[in-house]
Amino acid sequence: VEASVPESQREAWRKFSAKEFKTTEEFEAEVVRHIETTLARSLFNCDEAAAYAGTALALRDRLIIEWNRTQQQQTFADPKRVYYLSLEFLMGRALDNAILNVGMKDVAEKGLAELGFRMEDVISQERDAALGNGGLGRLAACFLDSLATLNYPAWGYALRYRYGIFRQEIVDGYQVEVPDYWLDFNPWEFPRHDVTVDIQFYGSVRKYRDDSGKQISVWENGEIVKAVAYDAPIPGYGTRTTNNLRLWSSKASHGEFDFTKFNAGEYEASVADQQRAETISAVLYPNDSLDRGKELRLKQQYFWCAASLFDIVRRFKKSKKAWKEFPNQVAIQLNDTHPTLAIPELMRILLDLEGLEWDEAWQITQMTFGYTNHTVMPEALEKWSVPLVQHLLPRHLQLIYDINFQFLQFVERSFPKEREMLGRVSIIEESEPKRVRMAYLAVIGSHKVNGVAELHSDLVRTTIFKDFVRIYGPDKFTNVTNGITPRRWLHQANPRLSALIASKLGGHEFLRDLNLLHKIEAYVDDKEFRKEFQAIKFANKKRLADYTKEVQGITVDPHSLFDIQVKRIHEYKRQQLNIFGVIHRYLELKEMSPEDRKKVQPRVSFFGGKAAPGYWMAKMVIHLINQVGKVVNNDKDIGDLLKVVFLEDYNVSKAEIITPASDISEHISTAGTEASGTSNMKFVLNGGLIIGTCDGANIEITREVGEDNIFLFGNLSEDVDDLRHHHFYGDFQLDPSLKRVFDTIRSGTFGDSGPFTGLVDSIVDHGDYYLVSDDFKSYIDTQKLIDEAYKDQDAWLTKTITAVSRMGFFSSDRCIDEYAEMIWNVEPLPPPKENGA
Ligand code: H53
Repeated sequence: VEASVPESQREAWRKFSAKEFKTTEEFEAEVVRHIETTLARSLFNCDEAAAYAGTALALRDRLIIEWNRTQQQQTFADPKRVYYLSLEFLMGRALDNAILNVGMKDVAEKGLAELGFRMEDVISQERDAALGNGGLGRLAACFLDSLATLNYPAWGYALRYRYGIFRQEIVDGYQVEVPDYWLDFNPWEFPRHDVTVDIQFYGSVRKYRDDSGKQISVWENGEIVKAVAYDAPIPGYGTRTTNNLRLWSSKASHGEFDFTKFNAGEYEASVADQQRAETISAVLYPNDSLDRGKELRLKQQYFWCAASLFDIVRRFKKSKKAWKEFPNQVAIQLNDTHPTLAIPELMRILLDLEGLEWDEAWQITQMTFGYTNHTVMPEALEKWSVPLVQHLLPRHLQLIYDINFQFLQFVERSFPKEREMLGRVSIIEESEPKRVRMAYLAVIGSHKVNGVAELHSDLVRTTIFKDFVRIYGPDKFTNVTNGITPRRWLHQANPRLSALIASKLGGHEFLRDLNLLHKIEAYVDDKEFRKEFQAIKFANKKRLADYTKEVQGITVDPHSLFDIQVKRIHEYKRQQLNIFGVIHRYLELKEMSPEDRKKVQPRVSFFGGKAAPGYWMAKMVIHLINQVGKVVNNDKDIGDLLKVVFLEDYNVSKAEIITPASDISEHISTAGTEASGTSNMKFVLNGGLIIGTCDGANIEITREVGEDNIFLFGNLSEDVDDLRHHHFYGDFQLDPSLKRVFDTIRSGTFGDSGPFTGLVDSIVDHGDYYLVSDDFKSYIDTQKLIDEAYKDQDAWLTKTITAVSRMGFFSSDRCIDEYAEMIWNVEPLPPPKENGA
């Protein structure tokens, strides 16, 4: 490895090399220096925003020192690295996380106080980095935290969207989308104007034979767009390892604008080119678990895959190792099918640019990639139209056909008597137009395929990839149950609970080894412990109540049972089941005598989540929730017995306030539809119980915490097909209580019922695909059980403490170790030393 400074000058270099702050004084000095010099402000005009900026810049300096050391260390050791390709990283805020991970909480809190600021206020100045939609993007963010914490040499690769997920406003009870321009001030990224890659689109393929008679393909005459790297440091918790998240931004290839055009008087055209190029990384597509097939999205995918692979290959080539070593140096994980084009792209590099033969190139490719599937729902599985791929990426389409040809030959040889299988497993769907099945390409081009919870991985093996299990054998398909980082989702979101646990376990080691939590089960009968645990839950509820008052203008009583469902709005997640249940509860309350009402357990139903802008049904669910809230919250008969709150603009930083405040959270997807879910884990870890279906990770949560500590209801996954069939071909009987709910909606109790027609009809007239009616009775019966159980506060507390103590399995550290061992075959690299040696 070449270093650029000659040996004789390195002494001077080392002497002046940046030092990290350690004491409160040093920290304050850095903050003030940045405020005065970097920001050109003074103590006479320093508001909270400036205090945030100064603090962030001080922390950033600290992170970048460790980032440099980590990268240097990795360059010298040249270990096998993991590359996590994800179109989404839902990072949330960075400052709080950075302070905690480098262990500077006390220093920063005290330092800021001495400078006249409250840490909480400073932290809340930061905008979320919201480069993701929901579960898939947040999982990627948790994985980065775990990779760094466990000292794995790992990089994340994504796009630097100028606009993250839209901000949600509620106007007249309807969702309105507002663009999220988050880059005004982003101290966490480092532009690398020297790290660029030229990316080609369109054009044509020329084939010829070289002197030896070998066929050569050249992709030429395309349009070139430049990818520019932006790096964000990812600090591990309690380690000096600081990994890298590299985000690509698109730029016109000829700099600011095209001077030839400019000089020819075509000023506008020259700027238009520039804008067209920049459009590629302009905006995150706001769909979660829904494939929309837009050309620009395919452009994004290729742009990002091609830039990332070029970068990875460039790094590999520095080590001068033989190509066959590539899979021993590089593991690439495909987060869903979004990065599947990386497979034909690596083939193109190996065949067309490096001159390898097909078999060797293919073996390297398969050994390098792993593919994580996150859904079995047909509407979410990506399929790109063949003419579109042909137009945009002509060489890649050829390669996809070649891969398919080889694969189908292999299948034909293995199953000579099952010719009908060929059509089923072909990468190309024979539709009009033909389409590329990206999930099949991902399976064929990877050495391992995993689902994200046990039930989900079973469904992957027995439904969508059934044929592939026969073709490749069962070992290619595996499970890695999702997890969450306890640093953000316990220590950061719920510092008091983290402190209580630490006080019993003799320190915060459990944040690095979450299985240690089991030791707090010994305190389940400890009076003092119980009292503090309960006080913490109440304080967290109070905090959410205050927030609700301040932001939504709704008063709620923190002594009520807090029932929370926050996640993307989707029919399969069944927020409609929840709100219909709320209406049912309201009707029951209205019928009761004042005497009976006194016995009722007061409840607040919180909802939150974004609907994809084009998803009408989801938007009407939001509208119904708001309309019901308007009526119920203002009904004098009801008072505090029932409140309905829609929390606007749910995002990561809001989740940090909401999650610790639940008594019950709802994870009520139709069985077999939610691959895993991850907020279910966060809620239980924070001392809330779950009402849920036997779906996704709920099943494993039940296995861990015990059946007594969770409220399960509803039909099972294995019965779903029969029920759906029966809806269409048998006689569909609407649940009578649900019918009453629908009658109430239709009568105009919640305002004009017109907007809700589609919602009601989807159940009554269109087959109730998500089995809302089938599960309704079991849902409301279970809610009754919850009301009863909650009245016995002592027993409830025992359940919650027990559940928390049994959540160790769901740390994302456990996931990452499983990926590392089963899929990536990578080892941790000891973190760099303080002096960088
Ligand atoms: O991925 C989460 C799962 C969750 C699943 C979600 C997901 C997306 O957010 C987007 C697309 C997709 O195919 C799946 O719905 O169940 O917990 C992380 O695995």
